[in-house]
Amino acid sequence: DGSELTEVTNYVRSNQAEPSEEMYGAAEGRNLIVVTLESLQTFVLNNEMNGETITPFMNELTQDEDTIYFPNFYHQTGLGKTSDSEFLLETGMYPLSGGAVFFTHSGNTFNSMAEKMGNEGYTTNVQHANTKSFWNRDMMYESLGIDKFYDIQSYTVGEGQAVNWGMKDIPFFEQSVDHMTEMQQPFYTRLLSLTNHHPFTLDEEDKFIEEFDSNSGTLNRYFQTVRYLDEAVKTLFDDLKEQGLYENSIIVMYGDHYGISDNHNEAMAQYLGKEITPYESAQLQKVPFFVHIPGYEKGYVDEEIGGQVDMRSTILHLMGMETEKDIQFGGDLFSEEHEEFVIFRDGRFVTDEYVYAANVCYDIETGEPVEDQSVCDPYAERALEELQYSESIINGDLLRFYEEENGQLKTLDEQQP
Ligand code: GP9
Ligand code: MN
Repeated sequence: DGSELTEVTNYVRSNQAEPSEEMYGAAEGRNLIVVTLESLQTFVLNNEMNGETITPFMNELTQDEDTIYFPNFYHQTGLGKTSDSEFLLETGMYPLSGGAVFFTHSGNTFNSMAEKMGNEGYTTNVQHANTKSFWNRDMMYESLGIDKFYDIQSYTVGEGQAVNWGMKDIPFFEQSVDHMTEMQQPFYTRLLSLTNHHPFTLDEEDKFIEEFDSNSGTLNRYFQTVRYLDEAVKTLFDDLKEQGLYENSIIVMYGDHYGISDNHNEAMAQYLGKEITPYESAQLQKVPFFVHIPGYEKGYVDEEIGGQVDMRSTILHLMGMETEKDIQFGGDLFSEEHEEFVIFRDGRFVTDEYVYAANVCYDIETGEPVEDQSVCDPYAERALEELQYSESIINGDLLRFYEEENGQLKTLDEQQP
């Protein structure tokens, strides 16, 4: 019934952050293009591998006058990998601990970002060159209120245009931008890239840098596929400009989850030149987050600590859409009230002072365990509480009892099916 929802609603309301006056509506009326950067971790940005730059285009973006770049942003996905990141983005809720919510709860009622934008006159879609049923997307996208899914059938994969899991990112982006020229504006489109996916294989002609030289072939190849993804993002920006879609759009990009698991810690230690402690492993869960607003001119590097659960309110506020009546976790990264507290799906967490991993409370500055371990306790409790609230909404399909327009529970009459 609704009583559980009342408790969650109270929790959500008491943790809400007012939008930033400066950024609210900064991209109002524009097309929204969200790019999911497959398996991209932050450690490769503004970094080198054997003297070679790994992400030249994105490095430039981090310094770009139209870009706000977040280097202290973490993924919060679980077993549902890419689909979990999509869930976090669309709902502002945490994915599940046990399995992919895209499979287990695709029939639920959600108040997704797509649905909200649809209500504001946007056409909404996802573009991804894979079979539509992968991660049960075709079913889940219906529940998320996404108008259209450009799956593999919407693409022509020419000779030499496929590798690894499927279509290469460069032709994928190119044809996706072609699709955009046909969309009714304003649109919200999401592009899911794919080439930088395990096992990170490439055709010779797409290897722009050498492999690394560790005992992990996975990590060695990762640098090359990341370099390819970087090139693909550059071509995406060029394609958008060529088609006249750049100026009146906003481009948001995020890494979906790690590409290199703890199984490769020895190789990773060789690359980073330091031991991979549980603290370091948690820091390696950083993924890039970019907000690119053509013509903005006030770009900067934003050190705010945040996570994927913050994307929904951050983006909606940029688009000039309120979220104060929504049931969502996280908060607007641009808000002065945004709380630096990132909860990982597995219970680890990061605050502005501490990193909690493997049941140890670390000092975020030094990476050493703090003397008084109990300082992490209140956060550990809240992390558990917040994850549980999120799970209770999903498991009970509680949003079907919620009236978004007035931010209240439906009356008992309305709750009858
Ligand atoms: C597949 C793509 C990659 O469609 O989303 O899947 P992943 O293994 O990263 O979740
Ligand atoms: Mn993925």
